[in-house]
Amino acid sequence: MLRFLTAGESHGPGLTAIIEGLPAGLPLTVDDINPMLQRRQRSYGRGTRMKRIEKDRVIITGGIRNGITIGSPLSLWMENKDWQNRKDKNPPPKHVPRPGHADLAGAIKYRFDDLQNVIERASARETAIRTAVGAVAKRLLAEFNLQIVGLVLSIGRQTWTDAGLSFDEIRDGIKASPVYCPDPDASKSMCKEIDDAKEAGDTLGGVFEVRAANVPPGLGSYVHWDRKLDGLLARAILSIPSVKGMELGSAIANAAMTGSHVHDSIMLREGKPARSSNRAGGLEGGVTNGEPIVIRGFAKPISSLRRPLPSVNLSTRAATKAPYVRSDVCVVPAISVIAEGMVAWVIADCFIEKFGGDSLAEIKANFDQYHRYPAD
Ligand code: EPS
Repeated sequence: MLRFLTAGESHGPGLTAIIEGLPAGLPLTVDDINPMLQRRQRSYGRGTRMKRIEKDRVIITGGIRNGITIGSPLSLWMENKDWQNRKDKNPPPKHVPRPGHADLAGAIKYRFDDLQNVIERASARETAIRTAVGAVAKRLLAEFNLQIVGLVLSIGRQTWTDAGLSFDEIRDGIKASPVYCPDPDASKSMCKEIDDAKEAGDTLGGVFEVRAANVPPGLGSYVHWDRKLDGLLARAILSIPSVKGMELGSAIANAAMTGSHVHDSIMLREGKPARSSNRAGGLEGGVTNGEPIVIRGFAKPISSLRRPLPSVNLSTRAATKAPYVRSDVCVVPAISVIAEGMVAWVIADCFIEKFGGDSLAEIKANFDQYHRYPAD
């Protein structure tokens, strides 16, 4: 079993993660992690903190010797550069909750007078260190040629529909796009949509996708509700701030079609069972079926608005407007990277459950042995 914890506040000194359950023998350096952190940061539509202040990099403070994991917990540390800029480390208390944020519900729950106590941990800054955890999971899965990529399908009203690009074409396409959409024309329209929303003092949501290729059949299980991989993926995706919906394969379109048009026929490909289509998104009964996993997620527009919505001062009880704090305009591209990491994490956890061993060599032996089974 793999598990991780994160700690740290958005405007504190930094963020920490501890990952437990990694096998010994996995080569791992910060270069396996930092490029993914930069992808999360540099997308079009982010605000001043991301553009000018933060330069996310991790250091590995435990769990490694000579660039190889040793089976002990892996600990990661990332500095918040913003902390150095803050002259006033104890700003005055905040009393006006922002609609769409955790501010009000969090203050009621934890009995806070100062909403900043909620803002600090509810902030999406926490996803920076989660992305680092996801990068470690990706590194483990890469040993088994399991590849995962996140991409953007829509921002606001600007939508791109895939006409059948390969996994590699998608990966190359997003590298050239400021919004991580593989199509250059659609990317331009999405950037313009972000510019227009920014100009209007507004924010945007959108749709992202995560694809996982070379996934072995048999991850997850149908035998008990809490082992179904589709449920585990849904929890991980919906745990990302701003993400309010998700679908597996073409679930939303499937709901309006007849069964004979939805289910993926079984045929033989190079002597092994395969599918002629993948509307199920790679999972049946909560178990991977050997087809790529395809997940879509739906993100709401950022809640911090330059033209704020009505709120109430919890101290004076007076009606007022929500405070505007510096904000991003659109984080859908960043979410596509975070989601890539979360999907990698969940798959890595199921992978370890299925093929687990204390060392990478032991896991590889289990994996190779499984593939000798004639049915797959
Ligand atoms: C965020 C608000 C902004 C974003 C932040 C998430 O931070 P601040 O209020 O400090 O300007 O920049 O995102 C990150 C710091 C990050 O690393 O993604 C929020 O309210 O959630």
